[in-house]
Formats: sequence, C-alpha cells, structure tokens
Amino acid sequence: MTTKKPRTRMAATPRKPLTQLPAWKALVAHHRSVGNTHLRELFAADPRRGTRMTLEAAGLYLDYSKNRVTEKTLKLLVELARQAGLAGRRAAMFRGDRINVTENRSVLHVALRAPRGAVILADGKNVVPEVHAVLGKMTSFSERVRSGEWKGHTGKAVRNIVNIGIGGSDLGPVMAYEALRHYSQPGIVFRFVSNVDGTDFVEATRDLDPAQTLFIISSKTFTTLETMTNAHSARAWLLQGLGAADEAVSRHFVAVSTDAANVSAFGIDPENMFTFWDWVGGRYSMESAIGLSTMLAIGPSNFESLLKGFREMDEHFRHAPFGRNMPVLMALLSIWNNEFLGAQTVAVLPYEQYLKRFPAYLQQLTMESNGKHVTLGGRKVNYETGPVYWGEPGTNGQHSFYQLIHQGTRLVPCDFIAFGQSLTPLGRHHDILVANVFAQAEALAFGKTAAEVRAEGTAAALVPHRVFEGNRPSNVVLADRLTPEVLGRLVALYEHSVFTQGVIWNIDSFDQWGVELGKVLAQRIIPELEATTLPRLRHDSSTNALIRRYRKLKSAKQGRRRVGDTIVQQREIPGSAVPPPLGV
Ligand code: G6Q
Repeated sequence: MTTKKPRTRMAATPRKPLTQLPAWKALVAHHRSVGNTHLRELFAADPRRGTRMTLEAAGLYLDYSKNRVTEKTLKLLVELARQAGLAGRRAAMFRGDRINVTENRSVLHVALRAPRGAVILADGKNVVPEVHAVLGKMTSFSERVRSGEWKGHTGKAVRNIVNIGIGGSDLGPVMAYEALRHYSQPGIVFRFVSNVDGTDFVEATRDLDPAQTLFIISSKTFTTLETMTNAHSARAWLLQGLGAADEAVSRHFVAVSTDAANVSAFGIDPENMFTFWDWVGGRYSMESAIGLSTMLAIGPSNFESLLKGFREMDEHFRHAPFGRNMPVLMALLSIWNNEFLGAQTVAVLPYEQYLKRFPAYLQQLTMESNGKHVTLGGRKVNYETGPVYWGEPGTNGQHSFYQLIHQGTRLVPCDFIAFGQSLTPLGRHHDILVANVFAQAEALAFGKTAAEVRAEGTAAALVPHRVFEGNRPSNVVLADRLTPEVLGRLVALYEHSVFTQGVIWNIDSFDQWGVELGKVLAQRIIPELEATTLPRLRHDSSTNALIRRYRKLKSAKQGRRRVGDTIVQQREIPGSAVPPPLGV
C-alpha cells in the first residue's frame, strides 16, 4: 500500500435518503396491500411457487419461496437496490475505492481470493501479487509444520497449534477449523484462545507439551489487550515449561499481523510473520493470513479450494442481475422482513454439526458490519438497520428456542442450511436430519389452523394452544456436501448480502467504532482494580460501587499468577505496546 492521500470517491457520492427513494415509497404502499397475505394463500395461488422462487448459483441452491413476498414485492425490492446505487457501490468495492469512509480505507477482501493474474488496485497499486506472495509463504510454512520438518526448540516436531486472537482474528479461524475438521490433518491438535479470562488459556494448554506446541499470535494491530495478554501468558508458559530462555520463542511463535514493529518487539522473528493489509477488515479476514491455522489444519490444496469457493460467489455477485443474484436476493428479503414486516432478527440454523460455530461467526460479520445508526454522511437513520443474527445447529434448537419461532409473538425469519450428503454417514441419521429441516420450514410457513386442530379431536380448551399461525418466513440453502469450496461460497454469500444491505441502508458496513470504544473503556478501569490503595473514583455511583465491591471480593494475592499448574513470574517485554498480564 502506498501512503499518499487517496481520493475518497465514495464520500462524495450524493444519494437521496432511503425513505425518499421512489421504490421505498412504492414498497410502503405495496406493504399496505399485501403485507399480511398468508403464505398459504400465496402457495395456493401459484402451484409452481416452490420451484419458481428458487435460484441456483455457485453450487448453492436457494429456496426463497417461503418468504412473504409476491413477484411485485421482488420487483420493487430489486428497484430499491437499483435506486440505492448498489451497482455503483459494488463496482467501487471491487475497484478498490475507499468505501470505508470513516476509516478512509479500501475494502478489498475480494482481492484475498482473486486469481494469480488478476489486477485489483489499492491506491493505484495492484495488490494481487502481494496476496499470492503471502499465500506462498503460508504454504511453505504449513508444509514444513505438517510434515514435521519444522522443529521446536528441543528438536521435536509440532503436534499442537494454538491460535491466539479475538474477534475477527479468532471467529473466522475457529469457525473454519470446526467446519472443515473433517479435512484436518490427523495427529495435530488445534486450539483457539480468545478470551482474556485466564480460564480460556489455562484450559486450552493444560494437556499440551510446550516442546511440541506452536502459537500463532493473530492480531491485525498487535495491540489488542486480550490477545497480547494471552500472548504474554503463552510466552511465559512456554519458557517456564521448557526451562528455556528467550531464544526459544522464535521456534514456537509465529505472528499474523499488519504491524511488523510490534511483532518484533514481542520477540517474534519477522521471518515468521505473515502479513496482511489495512484494506482487510478483521471480520472479513478468514482467508487472509489470519487463516494460517486453517491452512495448517486442512493443507494448502484444500485452502486453495476454500478460496475458489469464495471466488465463485464473488463472480456471481459481481455479474448476476439483481433479481437472480443470491446475495442480493437474500439481502433484499432481509430488508423486507426487517423494515416492512417488523422482524428484528434472523435465526441462522445450519443442519450440519460441523457448522456449529457458523452462527457465532455470522453474528460478528452481520452485526459488527450493519449495527450502525447513522448514514455515510453522518445523519441519524429513520429506519431500522442490521437485525440481530443468532442461531444454533439443528436439530438441537428444535428442542429449545424453536417454540418461540413457531408460536411466539415475534417474527423470526430463519435461514436453514442443509446438505445432500453427510461427511460422516451413519445409518439413517442424515435422512432424519434433513427431514427435520424440510418439516420445520413447512410448519413455519403453513402452520396449523384451529379447524385442523379440532379435526384431530383436540379438546376445545386446548385448541388455541395448539394452533400454529404459520406465515413465518424462511430461506432454505442447500448444497451437496460441506467441502472447503462450499464453505467459501457460503461465507461469501453472507459477506455480499451484508454489503448489499449496508448499501441500501447507506451506512458504513466496514467500520466498528463500538468495538474500538470497548478497547478503550476497560483500560481506564484496570488500574483502579489493580492499584494497592483505592484511587479516587470518578465514575457514576453504580460503577464506583462495583469497583469497590470487586476490590473487596478479589483475593489478596498480587505479584504472581498461576498459568496452568505453574506459577510464573512475568515481566515487561521491552518495546511491547501492551503491558504484561493483569495482576502481574
Ligand atoms: C473486526 C473487528 C474486531 C477485531 C478484533 C481483533 O472486524 O475489527 O473484531 O478483529 O478486535 O483485533 P486485532 O486483530 O487487531 O487484534
């Protein structure tokens, strides 16, 4: 990246407020006429609805017929995307314009999966060669570790890999590891430490042999309090466990970061640093060097398949007309549900155990991106923005929160994700699993009327309790099986859907000032908890009282801390931007 001041083309793009766009006004009127039409009526009126309102793209099949929309709704939503300038904003992203206006940065996660010969410019410089250079470095490192050629300080090969990072430097890697565990190298244990709660580190390393353990410190800034606290504890754990001095660090620590100075101040050999760039947002970084743990687990060739999957969805998003564009359609349906039907949330329900961390990953992707209350121009919005995303793998959720989705008073649109084949076939399990997906989507859409309940011989007093109103919208996404390529397509599908929604809401989907606030606030209170005598507290009365109460409750032991079963003394690392762990 060059340092010269770039043009900020996006900031200058004028646009009418969303609610002033003719398509928005038309949707408001349209909602008055069709908003409450039941899915039963919509399906009855069109016997082909269930095959017509579907789309196949980049190897994924989307059935969106169980949304409360008509052809006219879809037409108006597509027109809304057009009037909101989606085509221009999409082109601007792929072109490398600084569309993250509040941080004055390009947003080029699409460059991370661009093919070798592609040209994508950031400030006039083609970034694709750098991307492939880093991929090459990751590849040769991964091969050395996986083959056992890379040796630790005592000459033993690596058997344990611990990724230390948080937020975007953790959720992608841990989700991808769990999702692709089927492809993971046997014999290497992977752990992920993110929380500053010492329990996370202690439990993750309790049974590991330091001589065979490699830590990946993943932090774009290399200053994040949680990550640096865990990294310093890891360093102490390693040196204590090996009874070694600082020179052991270089064989057991590698870094993924944009900040070479901080990495080297920590004692990590710059040769063992894998770089990425400020145009990669944390939550959009799982296929950058932040995915080093993923590559170590699944190997370079599977990692290339993952990138290929992303690329396929990128191409689809870039070229398909809005009405046949899967990320755009999913975004528009979400806008309809959120703005016009009053839904405040989306449940993501993967019927695939390997996708158990996918909802957590999407929570960050969607809510950190679109949890914004002002437009690009800084005006408070007068409409809803990002809905709350959450979920659990099926069928477990069916035995807990689905009750509210079926019979509660809130509208909870659902994204069901399922596969044609299991990676771990076992008797009838997979058919039973998938039958549940179809049954749930069907029940949510069509429900059960009072007449149907009565016809089953239900006692009159129980009839209202057993009525299911239905008319609950859902999408079903189907793919053949969960391969690295399919995971790439799925993640890119949601990335571009988030982008599209952000464009329509006219917000900056790529900053995260709320996260930055959290990073600053705790720093003010830490010294007030650690000081030997109570300092003068200047917070509100509640915070002051909580600080006083905590100081009373906490143990008096200061000056040393336990890491696993070992008591370690820690010290300031010269040049480190972050102090050693708390209480040390
Ligand atoms: C992601 C956010 C945030 C970030 C973490 C970790 O988009 O910016 O989740 O990834 O705060 O930051 P570092 O990678 O700098 O440690």
